[in-house]
Amino acid sequence: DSFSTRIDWTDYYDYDQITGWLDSLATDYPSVCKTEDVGTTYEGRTMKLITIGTGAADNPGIFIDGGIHAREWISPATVTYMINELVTKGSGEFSELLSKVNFYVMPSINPDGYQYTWTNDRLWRKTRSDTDSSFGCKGVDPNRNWGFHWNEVGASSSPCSDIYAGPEPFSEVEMQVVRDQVNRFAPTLQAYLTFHSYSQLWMYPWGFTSDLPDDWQDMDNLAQNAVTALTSLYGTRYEIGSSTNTIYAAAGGSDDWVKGVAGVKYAYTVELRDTGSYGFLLPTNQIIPTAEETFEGVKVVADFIMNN
Ligand code: ING
Ligand code: ZN
Repeated sequence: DSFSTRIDWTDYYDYDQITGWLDSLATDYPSVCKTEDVGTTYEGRTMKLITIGTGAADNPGIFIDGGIHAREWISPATVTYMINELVTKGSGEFSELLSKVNFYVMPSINPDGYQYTWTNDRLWRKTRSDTDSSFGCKGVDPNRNWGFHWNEVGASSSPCSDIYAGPEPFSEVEMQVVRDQVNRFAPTLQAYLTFHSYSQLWMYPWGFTSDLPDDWQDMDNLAQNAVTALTSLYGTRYEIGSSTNTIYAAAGGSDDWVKGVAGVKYAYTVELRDTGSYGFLLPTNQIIPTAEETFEGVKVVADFIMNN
């Protein structure tokens, strides 16, 4: 491997380092995974998906994304850690899992925004599209841009707002790309996990209403088991519930669309460490423990899907 493609989770890595590493992983482990270029961002960056699995294409699937919000750096770091665990142990510890479950993973779904946090503004949240000719404010909140009860609550129609829903549902090309990949695998998808920070919450829909989905008890039970495993590693405490009832009401989130439109039963938004001491600026010495404990929770979801 060249220097640029080696990552070890003792630090954060920029977009090119993440995608370079992803491609080199696929080159090194062709029997358990493959990467695909699935789209191009507003500023022209290539978006990548890694498929991890050794069984049939119609095996049950789990879709995972990270980095929807640019400043939440622990999210792509955690998702890449989990990719690395699954792939490098794919012929050992996880051989049965990968023969029965397919993982579709996009570790950094807002690349323009993410790169902007490296070069210009560490606390940028949105995409970098130019939708506003009058004020010159850039970017749409990609987690207010999904087309289910779009812009009904907890979102803004002002282009200068950090929670700007966009001029229309799926105005952002990056969210069109993720939507299309979810649709591509939707017939097999049993679970969807999208990673944010911070607050230590394991949430399920709905974000657009305080009403709960009919099957909320199923989502809650699995979340309880996942969080029990997560907490058992280092004692990190998580709250569980619908997003409206745990954090705030917000429409246009990816998990609401994935459950409400794509029909994926177990749709979760996970807010990683911490609870505010460092917030978005989580120190690098917490990357590995955060990723490890989160993977404990994700394995519970994966084992449930495998045995279901
Ligand atoms: N939090 C999420 C946000 O997009 C959320 C919380 C997710 C609310 C899904 C509603 C639905 O605001 C962060 N940290 O971005
Ligand atoms: Zn977020």
